[in-house]
Amino acid sequence: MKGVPLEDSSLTTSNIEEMGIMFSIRMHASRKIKSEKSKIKKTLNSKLSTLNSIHISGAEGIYEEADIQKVCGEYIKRALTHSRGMPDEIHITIEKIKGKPSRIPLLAVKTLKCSSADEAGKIITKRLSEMGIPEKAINDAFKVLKSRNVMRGASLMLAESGRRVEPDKNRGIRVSRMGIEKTAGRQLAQKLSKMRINSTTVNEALILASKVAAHPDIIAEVCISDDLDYTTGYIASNKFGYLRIPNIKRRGEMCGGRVFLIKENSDINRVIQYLEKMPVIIRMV
Ligand code: WAQ
Ligand code: MG
Repeated sequence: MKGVPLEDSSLTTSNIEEMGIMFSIRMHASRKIKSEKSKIKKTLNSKLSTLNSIHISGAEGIYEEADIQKVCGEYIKRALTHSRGMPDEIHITIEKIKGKPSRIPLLAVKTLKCSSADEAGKIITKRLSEMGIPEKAINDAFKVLKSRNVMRGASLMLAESGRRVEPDKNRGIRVSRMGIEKTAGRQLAQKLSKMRINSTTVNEALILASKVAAHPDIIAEVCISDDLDYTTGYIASNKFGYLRIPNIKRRGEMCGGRVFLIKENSDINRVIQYLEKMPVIIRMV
């Protein structure tokens, strides 16, 4: 990979054996809110200052050195053109990955038929109980997903007791350091185009869900978007793949979230370390 001119970077990427040093690139754009309340909070405790800014846009992936400039350009454009408005801070982190990222498969994608939030609830309940998750834990998962207090990350929930074990219940667990190999990315875009669902939302959700499902302690994930108008969610697991559920929420409903149901006896810290810190890249099938 080293010494290949930038314009020729694509030539080296189809052969995975030549995958050299990789970089995790992450973007986060936010805007400060100027309410009196937030000013007071800020003077009280500067650590709270993150609570005073609103999230505009975020994105991340794992890339080769030759693509860093291009990817950063795309991320900056995304941050500056988001429908949530103009950010006043854009953070880009470029971090060299030590060693080789783990290569994992992509989950198979399927869109289920579902015409209402009630029906979605039944579909999810059925799938989860078939996997041995008791009713109480399922209800606890729905409580998180339907709450108006939207978390930045996901809830980590023990699948038998329904106990929430994420250390910070407001923030949740943030899945990070995942990406897709270039060739696999192109294949995926083609596949999703044929299904008429080739959007960044679907691409990114599928990559995140594939990382989550690849951990042996994670039984299933349920996701509802926090966007008011994005009404398709999903349930995912290594067992049945990524099942898209239309009308999982009503248009305009103020909720959203992710719940990862994990084995009761999981090594919680290791699961968190994997989800937040371990570099994982989706490989070609
Ligand atoms: N790690 C963990 N949880 C996250 C992350 C992350 N990196 N990003 C978001 N969340 C949580 C957080 O609680 C959000 O409120 C919630 O997930 C939803 O996030 O096939 O758009 O970015 O059509 O709104 C899924 C369906 C779309 C895609 C998911 O999620 C499809 C979506 P959003
Ligand atoms: Mg959202």
